[in-house]
Amino acid sequence: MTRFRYVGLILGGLLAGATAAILLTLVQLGMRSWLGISPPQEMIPDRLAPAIGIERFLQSLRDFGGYTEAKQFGIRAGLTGVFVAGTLIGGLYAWFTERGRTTAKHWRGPGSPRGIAFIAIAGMTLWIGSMVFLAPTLDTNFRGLPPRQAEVATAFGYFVAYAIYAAAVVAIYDFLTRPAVVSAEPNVAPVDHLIGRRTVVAAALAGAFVLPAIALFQRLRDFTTFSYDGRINSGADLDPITSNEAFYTVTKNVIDPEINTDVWGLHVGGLVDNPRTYRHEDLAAFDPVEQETTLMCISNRISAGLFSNAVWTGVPLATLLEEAGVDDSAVEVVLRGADGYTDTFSIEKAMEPTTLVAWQMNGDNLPRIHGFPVRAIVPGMYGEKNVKWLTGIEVVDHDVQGFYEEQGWGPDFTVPTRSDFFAPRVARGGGGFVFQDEFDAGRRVTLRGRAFAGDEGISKVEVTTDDGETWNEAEKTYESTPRVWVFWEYAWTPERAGDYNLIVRAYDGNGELQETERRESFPREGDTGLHRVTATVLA
Ligand SMILES: Nc1nc2c(c(=O)[nH]1)N[C@H]1C(S)=C(S)[C@@H](COP(=O)(O)O)O[C@H]1N2
Ligand SMILES: [Mo]
Repeated sequence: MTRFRYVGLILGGLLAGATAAILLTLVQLGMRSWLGISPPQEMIPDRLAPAIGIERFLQSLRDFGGYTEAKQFGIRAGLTGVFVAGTLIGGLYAWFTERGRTTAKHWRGPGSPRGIAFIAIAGMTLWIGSMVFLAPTLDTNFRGLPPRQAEVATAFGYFVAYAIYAAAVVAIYDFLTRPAVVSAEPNVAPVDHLIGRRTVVAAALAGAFVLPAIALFQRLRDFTTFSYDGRINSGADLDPITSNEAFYTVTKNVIDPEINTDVWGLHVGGLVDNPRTYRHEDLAAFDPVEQETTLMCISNRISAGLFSNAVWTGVPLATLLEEAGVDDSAVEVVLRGADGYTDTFSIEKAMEPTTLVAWQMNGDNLPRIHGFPVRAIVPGMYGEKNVKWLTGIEVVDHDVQGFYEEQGWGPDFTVPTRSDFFAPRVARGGGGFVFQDEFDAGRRVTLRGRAFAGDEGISKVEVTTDDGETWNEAEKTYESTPRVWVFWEYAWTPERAGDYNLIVRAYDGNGELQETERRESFPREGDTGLHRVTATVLA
């Protein structure tokens, strides 16, 4: 075989690989759209995010310019990676199948031993590699299959996708290189048609796969989280109960789950006597409880808006665990979301009657982005623990780390006591905080703000207008249960023009003063410290 022909054959293999890679992407996007099976391009970042450690995770967010940008980069890299790898594997196949080829008799098509061997070896290598590397996240299913079924669906979906890819490499390569005329004489070389009509047909085929892939990709793009991930609830006119539309939002996902309640199930298992999977209709059998609870993200900075309050309807997690019969060796519960997210807390916390499995938010079904159909509500702990799109509750006898804890957050996820001003409007400025508008000397203003102590309640809020020399008790204007933030106000009439340092501090339900030392949430256990705001008073 001439060198020129050999190069032509390898190019044919690369073209077959590229076309098959596009087909693979199309199959993956289709499975993601309709079956909720997450492709490796999406799962790999989830697999790596907890493992890379908090410092590198935060550094990469800075490098990319935000969580959204990092996610977008991940998706681009994943799509490119599949295309490049898929193309190279096609070239590899051409090399593998052409070694030693001389005559038409040796021509090898899809039914040939080498074609079959390639489909088996390449398909199985990709499949087993994915199963091993993605093992911890294989129970992801964006339609809401319970964990064990999700694993089976993912494994099966990957198997089909890789088999289609490998078979397509062989079939397209065969099509490109099959001799048009096979000589009857055994030792005459076949006439190959590497360049020309067949290449055009293969390229057209690639085009035929690209177009629906792009259409699917664009359809998926309408569902991305980029427009709402990190949505904050802030401003001078906060409501004590946050509307579902205004509620802050945090998600690790590029596209959040869209649960199909026909296939969704909540599996309660692990160290229990009677493991059980609850279907959606089973929830109606419970006597629901309503519970107002405030949620705050661990990365919420002082006075920031990853912080909201709602009335949740659901059932105590303890009810489900009692039905299941928890083993004496239980130490923790591991909660799983349909998106592969996990978080954990102690069995004691799980058994508290206020730890809920909730399906309503302010009287409506949970909105999709807040965890439809069911999420956890864990008073007193950071938002992280409030797993959305719940599909699994597993009782275990040892310490397990959740998604963010594995990354290095925590280990204590208890919400510390915090307080802030939100009205009149507060802005960042002068290296700290300022009231956006100036005040007038001799004119009374009403300062307003929040205080929150997880599930401990707030006993007292104090404000100083003279940089801490005297503290004055503020009046609570909204106080619900210990699990809910308190709104307060304090009327202040500045006497003279000048700059004033205003500070607020809160005492929890046990009368304990909040941590006044500044502690940054980055890293680990969330911000603490006092909210100091400079007020400029005009004459
Ligand atoms: N399944 C799942 N649950 C999750 C998350 C997630 O990415 N996936 N994010 C957590 C984080 S970091 C926070 S702060 C809260 C936010 O809940 P919200 O978006 O309803 O306000 O959800 C938590 N539950
Ligand atoms: Mo969070």
